Amino acid sequence: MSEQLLLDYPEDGVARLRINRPEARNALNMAVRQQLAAALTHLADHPDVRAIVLTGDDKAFAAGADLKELADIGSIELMQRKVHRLWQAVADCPKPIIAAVSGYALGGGCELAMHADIIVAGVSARFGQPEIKVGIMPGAGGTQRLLRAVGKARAMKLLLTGDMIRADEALSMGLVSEVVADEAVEARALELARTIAAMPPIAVQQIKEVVLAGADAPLSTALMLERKAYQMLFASEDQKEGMQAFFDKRPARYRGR
Ligand code: CO8
Repeated sequence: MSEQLLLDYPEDGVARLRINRPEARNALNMAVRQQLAAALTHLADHPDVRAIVLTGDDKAFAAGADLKELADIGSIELMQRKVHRLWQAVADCPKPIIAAVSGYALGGGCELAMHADIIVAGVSARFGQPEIKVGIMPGAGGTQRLLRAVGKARAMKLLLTGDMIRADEALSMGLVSEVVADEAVEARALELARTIAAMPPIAVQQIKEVVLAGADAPLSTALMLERKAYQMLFASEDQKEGMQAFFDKRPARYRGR
Protein backbone atom coordinates (compact mmCIF):
# COMPACT_ATOMS: atom_id res chain seq x y z
CA MET A 1 0.00 0.00 0.00
CA SER A 2 1.07 3.59 -0.53
CA GLU A 3 1.19 6.05 2.31
CA GLN A 4 -2.25 7.41 1.36
CA LEU A 5 -3.96 4.16 2.32
CA LEU A 6 -2.43 2.14 5.11
CA LEU A 7 -3.11 -1.55 5.62
CA ASP A 8 -2.22 -3.54 8.69
CA TYR A 9 -3.41 -6.56 10.60
CA PRO A 10 -3.90 -5.45 14.21
CA GLU A 11 -5.38 -8.74 15.43
CA ASP A 12 -5.90 -12.30 14.29
CA GLY A 13 -8.49 -12.36 11.55
CA VAL A 14 -8.79 -8.57 11.33
CA ALA A 15 -7.45 -6.18 8.69
CA ARG A 16 -7.43 -2.42 9.15
CA LEU A 17 -7.46 0.11 6.31
CA ARG A 18 -6.69 3.72 7.17
CA ILE A 19 -7.17 6.61 4.76
CA ASN A 20 -4.15 8.79 5.32
CA ARG A 21 -4.44 12.21 3.71
CA PRO A 22 -4.75 14.38 6.83
CA GLU A 23 -3.67 17.48 4.88
CA ALA A 24 -6.85 17.17 2.77
CA ARG A 25 -9.25 15.88 5.45
CA ASN A 26 -8.84 12.45 3.87
CA ALA A 27 -10.52 13.58 0.64
CA LEU A 28 -10.88 10.64 -1.70
CA ASN A 29 -8.59 11.28 -4.65
CA MET A 30 -8.28 8.77 -7.48
CA ALA A 31 -5.18 7.20 -5.96
CA VAL A 32 -6.94 6.45 -2.68
CA ARG A 33 -9.99 5.08 -4.44
CA GLN A 34 -7.90 2.83 -6.67
CA GLN A 35 -5.93 1.57 -3.69
CA LEU A 36 -9.08 1.02 -1.67
CA ALA A 37 -10.59 -1.08 -4.46
CA ALA A 38 -7.36 -3.06 -4.85
CA ALA A 39 -6.99 -3.57 -1.10
CA LEU A 40 -10.55 -4.81 -0.62
CA THR A 41 -10.25 -7.13 -3.61
CA HIS A 42 -7.07 -8.51 -2.04
CA LEU A 43 -8.62 -8.84 1.44
CA ALA A 44 -11.69 -10.56 0.01
CA ASP A 45 -9.45 -13.47 -0.98
CA HIS A 46 -7.10 -13.32 2.01
CA PRO A 47 -7.64 -16.62 3.82
CA ASP A 48 -6.78 -15.25 7.28
CA VAL A 49 -8.94 -12.11 7.16
CA ARG A 50 -12.49 -12.39 8.48
CA ALA A 51 -13.42 -8.77 9.18
CA ILE A 52 -12.17 -5.39 8.01
CA VAL A 53 -12.03 -2.08 9.87
CA LEU A 54 -12.02 1.01 7.65
CA THR A 55 -11.04 4.29 9.22
CA GLY A 56 -9.48 7.73 8.82
CA ASP A 57 -8.10 10.01 11.51
CA ASP A 58 -9.41 12.16 14.37
CA LYS A 59 -10.47 15.06 12.12
CA ALA A 60 -11.98 13.16 9.22
CA PHE A 61 -13.08 9.75 8.11
CA ALA A 62 -13.19 11.31 4.63
CA ALA A 63 -14.39 14.77 3.51
CA GLY A 64 -15.67 13.53 0.17
CA ALA A 65 -14.28 13.35 -3.33
CA ASP A 66 -11.14 15.40 -3.81
CA LEU A 67 -12.56 18.65 -5.16
CA LYS A 68 -9.19 19.55 -6.69
CA GLU A 69 -9.61 16.58 -9.04
CA LEU A 70 -13.19 17.49 -9.90
CA ALA A 71 -13.20 21.27 -10.27
CA ASP A 72 -12.13 21.39 -13.93
CA ILE A 73 -13.19 17.99 -15.17
CA GLY A 74 -15.66 17.44 -18.04
CA SER A 75 -18.47 14.89 -18.26
CA ILE A 76 -16.72 12.67 -20.81
CA GLU A 77 -13.50 12.50 -18.81
CA LEU A 78 -15.54 11.80 -15.69
CA MET A 79 -17.34 8.99 -17.50
CA GLN A 80 -14.09 7.58 -18.86
CA ARG A 81 -12.63 7.37 -15.37
CA LYS A 82 -15.12 4.53 -14.74
CA VAL A 83 -15.04 5.28 -11.04
CA HIS A 84 -18.13 3.17 -10.50
CA ARG A 85 -15.94 0.09 -10.94
CA LEU A 86 -13.84 1.18 -7.97
CA TRP A 87 -16.94 1.62 -5.83
CA GLN A 88 -18.24 -1.73 -7.02
CA ALA A 89 -15.11 -3.38 -5.62
CA VAL A 90 -16.01 -1.93 -2.22
CA ALA A 91 -19.63 -3.02 -2.51
CA ASP A 92 -18.57 -6.50 -3.66
CA CYS A 93 -16.37 -7.23 -0.65
CA PRO A 94 -17.96 -10.37 0.84
CA LYS A 95 -16.41 -9.86 4.28
CA PRO A 96 -17.90 -7.54 6.89
CA ILE A 97 -16.57 -3.99 6.82
CA ILE A 98 -16.80 -1.89 9.97
CA ALA A 99 -16.37 1.85 9.44
CA ALA A 100 -14.81 3.66 12.40
CA VAL A 101 -15.85 7.28 11.86
CA SER A 102 -14.26 10.18 13.71
CA GLY A 103 -14.69 13.74 12.48
CA TYR A 104 -16.17 14.41 9.05
CA ALA A 105 -17.83 11.81 6.84
CA LEU A 106 -19.06 14.03 4.04
CA GLY A 107 -20.04 13.51 0.42
CA GLY A 108 -18.09 10.56 -0.95
CA GLY A 109 -16.88 9.98 2.63
CA CYS A 110 -20.43 9.49 3.86
CA GLU A 111 -21.08 7.30 0.82
CA LEU A 112 -18.01 5.24 1.66
CA ALA A 113 -19.19 4.83 5.25
CA MET A 114 -22.57 3.69 3.91
CA HIS A 115 -20.81 0.95 1.92
CA ALA A 116 -19.70 -0.48 5.27
CA ASP A 117 -21.86 -3.02 7.10
CA ILE A 118 -21.52 -1.48 10.55
CA ILE A 119 -20.70 2.16 11.33
CA VAL A 120 -19.22 3.11 14.71
CA ALA A 121 -19.16 6.89 15.15
CA GLY A 122 -17.51 9.14 17.70
CA VAL A 123 -19.74 11.69 19.43
CA SER A 124 -18.07 14.51 17.48
CA ALA A 125 -18.49 12.82 14.08
CA ARG A 126 -20.42 14.73 11.42
CA PHE A 127 -22.24 13.21 8.49
CA GLY A 128 -23.62 14.87 5.41
CA GLN A 129 -24.01 14.96 1.66
CA PRO A 130 -22.88 18.53 0.89
CA GLU A 131 -22.45 17.99 -2.87
CA ILE A 132 -25.41 20.28 -3.59
CA LYS A 133 -23.41 23.16 -2.12
CA VAL A 134 -20.67 22.74 -4.72
CA GLY A 135 -23.05 22.44 -7.65
CA ILE A 136 -23.33 18.67 -7.98
CA MET A 137 -25.00 15.71 -6.27
CA PRO A 138 -23.87 12.41 -4.74
CA GLY A 139 -22.43 10.06 -7.33
CA ALA A 140 -21.35 7.00 -5.37
CA GLY A 141 -24.69 5.67 -4.22
CA GLY A 142 -25.49 8.48 -1.79
CA THR A 143 -29.00 9.21 -3.00
CA GLN A 144 -29.96 5.55 -2.89
CA ARG A 145 -28.10 4.22 0.15
CA LEU A 146 -29.13 7.22 2.24
CA LEU A 147 -32.75 6.80 1.14
CA ARG A 148 -32.68 3.16 2.15
CA ALA A 149 -30.92 3.90 5.46
CA VAL A 150 -33.00 6.81 6.75
CA GLY A 151 -36.14 7.04 4.59
CA LYS A 152 -37.28 9.61 2.04
CA ALA A 153 -38.15 12.54 4.30
CA ARG A 154 -34.81 12.65 6.09
CA ALA A 155 -32.75 11.72 3.01
CA MET A 156 -34.30 14.55 0.99
CA LYS A 157 -33.59 17.07 3.73
CA LEU A 158 -29.93 16.06 3.93
CA LEU A 159 -29.45 15.82 0.16
CA LEU A 160 -31.21 19.07 -0.73
CA THR A 161 -29.78 21.28 2.04
CA GLY A 162 -26.31 19.72 2.28
CA ASP A 163 -26.58 20.20 6.05
CA MET A 164 -24.38 18.14 8.32
CA ILE A 165 -25.83 16.06 11.13
CA ARG A 166 -24.31 15.03 14.44
CA ALA A 167 -23.54 11.45 15.36
CA ASP A 168 -26.49 11.22 17.78
CA GLU A 169 -28.86 12.36 14.99
CA ALA A 170 -27.29 9.85 12.62
CA LEU A 171 -27.87 7.15 15.24
CA SER A 172 -31.51 8.04 15.76
CA MET A 173 -32.03 7.99 11.97
CA GLY A 174 -30.49 4.54 11.65
CA LEU A 175 -27.55 5.79 9.60
CA VAL A 176 -24.98 4.53 12.12
CA SER A 177 -24.88 1.48 14.34
CA GLU A 178 -23.33 2.91 17.50
CA VAL A 179 -22.03 6.18 18.94
CA VAL A 180 -19.15 6.03 21.41
CA ALA A 181 -16.70 8.46 22.98
CA ASP A 182 -14.35 9.96 20.37
CA GLU A 183 -11.30 8.28 21.83
CA ALA A 184 -13.03 4.89 21.86
CA VAL A 185 -14.11 4.72 18.20
CA GLU A 186 -11.34 2.63 16.78
CA ALA A 187 -11.07 0.33 19.79
CA ARG A 188 -14.81 -0.36 19.61
CA ALA A 189 -14.64 -1.03 15.86
CA LEU A 190 -11.77 -3.45 16.46
CA GLU A 191 -13.71 -5.13 19.26
CA LEU A 192 -16.65 -5.69 16.92
CA ALA A 193 -14.29 -6.95 14.22
CA ARG A 194 -12.70 -9.37 16.71
CA THR A 195 -16.11 -10.67 17.75
CA ILE A 196 -17.17 -11.20 14.14
CA ALA A 197 -13.81 -12.73 13.21
CA ALA A 198 -14.45 -15.43 15.84
CA MET A 199 -17.79 -16.34 14.22
CA PRO A 200 -18.15 -19.02 11.55
CA PRO A 201 -16.96 -17.23 8.39
CA ILE A 202 -19.28 -18.96 5.95
CA ALA A 203 -22.32 -17.98 8.04
CA VAL A 204 -20.97 -14.43 8.38
CA GLN A 205 -20.63 -14.03 4.63
CA GLN A 206 -24.01 -15.62 3.94
CA ILE A 207 -25.68 -13.19 6.34
CA LYS A 208 -24.01 -10.21 4.64
CA GLU A 209 -24.93 -11.44 1.17
CA VAL A 210 -28.55 -12.20 2.03
CA VAL A 211 -29.15 -8.94 3.91
CA LEU A 212 -27.76 -6.84 1.05
CA ALA A 213 -29.27 -8.79 -1.84
CA GLY A 214 -32.57 -9.24 -0.01
CA ALA A 215 -32.95 -5.54 0.76
CA ASP A 216 -33.66 -4.77 -2.88
CA ALA A 217 -35.61 -7.90 -3.80
CA PRO A 218 -39.31 -8.59 -3.35
CA LEU A 219 -39.94 -10.08 0.11
CA SER A 220 -40.80 -13.52 -1.30
CA THR A 221 -37.51 -13.63 -3.24
CA ALA A 222 -35.56 -12.31 -0.26
CA LEU A 223 -37.06 -14.95 2.01
CA MET A 224 -36.17 -17.63 -0.51
CA LEU A 225 -32.57 -16.36 -0.58
CA GLU A 226 -32.52 -16.57 3.21
CA ARG A 227 -33.97 -20.09 3.21
CA LYS A 228 -31.45 -21.39 0.66
CA ALA A 229 -28.50 -19.86 2.52
CA TYR A 230 -29.79 -21.21 5.83
CA GLN A 231 -30.17 -24.71 4.40
CA MET A 232 -26.73 -24.54 2.77
CA LEU A 233 -25.06 -23.79 6.12
CA PHE A 234 -26.04 -27.26 7.35
CA ALA A 235 -23.45 -28.60 4.88
CA SER A 236 -20.67 -26.80 6.75
CA GLU A 237 -18.34 -28.35 9.31
CA ASP A 238 -18.73 -25.16 11.32
CA GLN A 239 -22.43 -25.85 11.86
CA LYS A 240 -21.58 -29.27 13.33
CA GLU A 241 -18.78 -27.72 15.41
CA GLY A 242 -20.97 -24.86 16.66
CA MET A 243 -23.75 -27.11 17.86
CA GLN A 244 -21.40 -29.74 19.32
CA ALA A 245 -19.52 -27.02 21.22
CA PHE A 246 -22.83 -25.86 22.67
CA PHE A 247 -23.57 -29.37 23.97
CA ASP A 248 -19.98 -29.78 25.23
CA LYS A 249 -20.22 -26.39 26.99
CA ARG A 250 -16.97 -25.19 25.38
CA PRO A 251 -16.06 -22.39 22.96
CA ALA A 252 -16.50 -23.34 19.30
CA ARG A 253 -13.48 -23.37 16.99
CA TYR A 254 -14.61 -22.25 13.56
CA ARG A 255 -12.46 -23.06 10.55
CA GLY A 256 -14.49 -21.70 7.68
CA ARG A 257 -15.42 -25.05 6.26
N1 CO8 B 1 -11.38 17.91 -1.51
C1 CO8 B 1 -10.16 18.46 -1.53
N2 CO8 B 1 -9.59 19.08 -0.47
C2 CO8 B 1 -10.31 19.13 0.66
C3 CO8 B 1 -11.60 18.58 0.77
C4 CO8 B 1 -12.14 17.94 -0.39
N3 CO8 B 1 -13.34 17.34 -0.39
N4 CO8 B 1 -12.06 18.79 2.00
C5 CO8 B 1 -11.09 19.46 2.66
N5 CO8 B 1 -10.04 19.68 1.85
C6 CO8 B 1 -8.79 20.39 2.15
C7 CO8 B 1 -9.02 21.90 2.18
O1 CO8 B 1 -8.97 22.44 0.88
C8 CO8 B 1 -7.86 22.33 3.06
O2 CO8 B 1 -6.70 22.39 2.28
P1 CO8 B 1 -5.67 23.66 2.41
O3 CO8 B 1 -5.14 23.56 3.82
O4 CO8 B 1 -4.65 23.38 1.36
O5 CO8 B 1 -6.49 24.88 2.20
C9 CO8 B 1 -7.71 21.16 4.04
O6 CO8 B 1 -8.37 20.07 3.45
C10 CO8 B 1 -8.37 21.44 5.38
O7 CO8 B 1 -9.69 21.84 5.12
P2 CO8 B 1 -10.40 23.02 5.93
O8 CO8 B 1 -9.40 24.10 6.23
O9 CO8 B 1 -11.63 23.41 5.18
O10 CO8 B 1 -10.73 22.25 7.28
P3 CO8 B 1 -11.93 22.50 8.30
O11 CO8 B 1 -11.67 21.57 9.44
O12 CO8 B 1 -12.11 23.95 8.56
O13 CO8 B 1 -13.27 21.99 7.50
C11 CO8 B 1 -14.55 20.44 6.16
C12 CO8 B 1 -13.38 20.64 7.17
C13 CO8 B 1 -15.87 20.82 6.81
C14 CO8 B 1 -14.53 18.96 5.81
C15 CO8 B 1 -14.32 21.33 4.93
O14 CO8 B 1 -13.00 21.16 4.48
C16 CO8 B 1 -15.23 21.02 3.78
O15 CO8 B 1 -16.36 21.47 3.76
N6 CO8 B 1 -14.75 20.22 2.78
C17 CO8 B 1 -15.50 19.93 1.58
C18 CO8 B 1 -16.57 18.90 1.85
C19 CO8 B 1 -17.34 18.61 0.59
O16 CO8 B 1 -17.89 19.47 -0.06
N7 CO8 B 1 -17.40 17.32 0.24
C20 CO8 B 1 -18.12 16.85 -0.90
C21 CO8 B 1 -17.22 16.75 -2.06
S1 CO8 B 1 -18.07 16.29 -3.54
C22 CO8 B 1 -18.26 14.64 -3.41
O17 CO8 B 1 -17.90 14.01 -2.46
C23 CO8 B 1 -18.93 13.99 -4.59
C24 CO8 B 1 -19.02 12.49 -4.42
C25 CO8 B 1 -19.36 11.86 -5.70
C26 CO8 B 1 -18.64 10.60 -6.01
C27 CO8 B 1 -17.80 10.03 -4.94
C28 CO8 B 1 -16.35 10.18 -5.21
C29 CO8 B 1 -15.44 9.82 -4.07
